Amino acid sequence: MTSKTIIKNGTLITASDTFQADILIKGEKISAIGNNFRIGNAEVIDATGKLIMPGGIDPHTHFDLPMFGTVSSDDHYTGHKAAAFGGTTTVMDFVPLLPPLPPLPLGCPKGTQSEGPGVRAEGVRASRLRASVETWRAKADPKAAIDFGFHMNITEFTPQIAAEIPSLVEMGITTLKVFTAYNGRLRLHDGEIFEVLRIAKEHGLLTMLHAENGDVIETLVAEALATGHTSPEWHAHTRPGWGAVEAVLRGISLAAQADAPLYLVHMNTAGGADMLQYARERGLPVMGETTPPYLFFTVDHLRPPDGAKWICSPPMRSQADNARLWEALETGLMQTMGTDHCPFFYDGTTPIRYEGEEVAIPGKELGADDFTKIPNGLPCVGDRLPILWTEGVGTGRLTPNQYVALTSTNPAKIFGLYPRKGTLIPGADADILIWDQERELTYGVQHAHHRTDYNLFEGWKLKGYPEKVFLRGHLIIDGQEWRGKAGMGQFLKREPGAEVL
Ligand code: DUC
Ligand code: ZN
Ligand code: ZN
Repeated sequence: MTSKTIIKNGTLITASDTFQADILIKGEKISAIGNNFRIGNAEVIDATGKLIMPGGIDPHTHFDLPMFGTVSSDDHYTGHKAAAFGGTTTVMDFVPLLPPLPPLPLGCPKGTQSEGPGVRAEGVRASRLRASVETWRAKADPKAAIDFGFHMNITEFTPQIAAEIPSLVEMGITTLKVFTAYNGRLRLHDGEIFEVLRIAKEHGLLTMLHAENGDVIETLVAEALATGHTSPEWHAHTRPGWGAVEAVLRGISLAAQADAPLYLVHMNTAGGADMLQYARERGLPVMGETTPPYLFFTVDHLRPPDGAKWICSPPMRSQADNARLWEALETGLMQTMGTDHCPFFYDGTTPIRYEGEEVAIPGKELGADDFTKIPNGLPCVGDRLPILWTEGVGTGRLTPNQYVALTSTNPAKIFGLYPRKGTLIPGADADILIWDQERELTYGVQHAHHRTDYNLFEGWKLKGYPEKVFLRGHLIIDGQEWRGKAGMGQFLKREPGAEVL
């Protein structure tokens, strides 16, 4: 029998409205929104004094990502669970492009090379994109505890890859990420990015850009190491903000010339926001995302002995950058708030307890003597909603409706999940937060459920926190209790041609 739940007396917040109503959930969907439902056998939850919001959608995570000889410490289970505790019910993860298979050794008979997903016995990947997606699905599907989608990293551009890009649509993937940095590893050259943008446009896909200047970084890193500058702050000094500003404008101009939409990930500079404004004032279909750390932290956080905790790429900038990014959120210049969640242990030699087990995963200590060996990335997926509520809504910088737009509705629209996700309307998935706006706590690693040994917001005073979280009608967070499980998250196949906001 279909389960029925009524959430009564709450105040519903959507991207456009705030109103008092009850929600009827039938099975996995919102069935009706109204008042005084008389339904037999329904469980009734009284949400008097509470806010009801759509589940958060984090458009930018990296679970189980191999890097620098280790791996990001949250996988597709632990990261999903941490996201859920923070009120997020959908995440979008990036699929790394698998390398080509090595050529068969001479005399090696066909069919003897080890086979994996999407691999033909001849020793050639039938499709590198398909093999990459299938590999990532094989990791994620059994562990997923909330719903999830994928973006595809296009980190090499060959005729074969170009020809394969349209096949991503059959796999439910409609977004591609390209990089202007990480020379020799992930970077594409401008002409290649231009071609990706054109293919994406032709097939209704959206291109996402990591904007930094790979050439300048390469030169500055070599100089820093040669002169003995190996401490964490040099990670920031060798990745200057001007390179990000320039690469944002370069990406915008390539997109304009390709007549294609563009989504700028993890925006981190005032100048980048200025370039976004320049583009949007000219009517270009360019959108921007930032993440909480870029709103609060600066290069100064990289200077103390534990500065490695703040190392990610692009790096932390200045207070002027923080302020301009806030302004971009407040004015609606920027469309989404993601996290770029990619955690590593600060001290991966000392275990933490996770679900009753001792866990230690090599982390930031790998670069104790050399900032270039510190795994890049931060924990944040569970912090995003509580931090932005207190610091954005609690301070009056954002209205509750803007908050829902940035953290749920806009990502749903831009990434082709709307109206299944990202709003509270009949027919939508019942991904629902009951938010206790009066709950006060001192936040930190004890509250965040990330599988790592530190939290960037340690000791911050928060007011407003998720009390209950529903994923497709299933109560997965009940106060401090985790009721979700591995495998209950669904892969979200998306259609091309999503909205440009
Ligand atoms: N930046 C990081 O810091 N980590 C993962 C990927 C990225 O772009
Ligand atoms: Zn990036
Ligand atoms: Zn990222």
